[in-house]
Amino acid sequence: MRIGKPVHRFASVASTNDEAKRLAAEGAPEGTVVLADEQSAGRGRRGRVWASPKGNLYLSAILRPRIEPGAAPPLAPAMGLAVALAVEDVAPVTAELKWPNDVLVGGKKVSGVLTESVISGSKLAAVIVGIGVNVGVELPPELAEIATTLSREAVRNVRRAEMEGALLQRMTEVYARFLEGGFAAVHEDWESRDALRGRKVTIDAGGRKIAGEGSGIAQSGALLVRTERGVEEIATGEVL
Ligand code: BT5
Repeated sequence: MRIGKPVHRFASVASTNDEAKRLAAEGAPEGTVVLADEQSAGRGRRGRVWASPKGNLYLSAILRPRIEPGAAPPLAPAMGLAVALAVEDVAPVTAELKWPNDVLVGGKKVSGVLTESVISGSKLAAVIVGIGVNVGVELPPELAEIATTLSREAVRNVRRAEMEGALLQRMTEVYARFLEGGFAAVHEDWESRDALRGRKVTIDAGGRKIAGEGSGIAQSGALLVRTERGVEEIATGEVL
């Protein structure tokens, strides 16, 4: 199976994740990818906005893993690893991963992953993996403190087509490993890029606040946080 077969390209869409969902509902095969030059309503998680100026990379892939709906969440950090590997393929930089879904270069965000499950009855019909990468087009000034672009960090012009090719290849490879062995199969590569290890963190885990120190990531893909009570395992949540 290859992610990127077929590819649907658009000049402008509201959100590539919505286009991919529409295609998935029409029965599009696993591996189908939607790409757009810009998004008018690019989304992050929990209704947040993804700044999507024309010229950066906006990609959504349709996956149809034969797994339980409850086993889908670790696909997000796994795909984050695929982005980090692709970034390092095309630019002379080190990419770090901030659980669950951010890819950082030089401490700033170059990419985010938004996975959305499509459930039919009690079955997982598809997982839409949406990825935005700031290749080279500058972002709104209000993001300057927290976000960066690949071209800026690499101090050279990184071409979008290059990043696209590397990303589809790495996604295909990481997805195959995930299907074989779950998150555990990519755990070591992920952990070696963990941006939160040894850092003070506060996590919002469904309304429960947990403060401590980043202590790696579990074989399941959950975040490990060392607190006064010992190491807590956080399956889903937000780093505050
Ligand atoms: C994410 O959300 O990081 C997931 C972003 C996924 C975007 C892709 S683009 C293709 C596909 N189609 C979509 O509609 N979405 C996906 P989250 O962790 O919630 O982070 C959002 C936060 O990141 C915002 O609140 C800003 O603080 C920051 N942000 C917004 N735009 C950014 C950008 N272009 N680069 C870096 N940070 C950004």
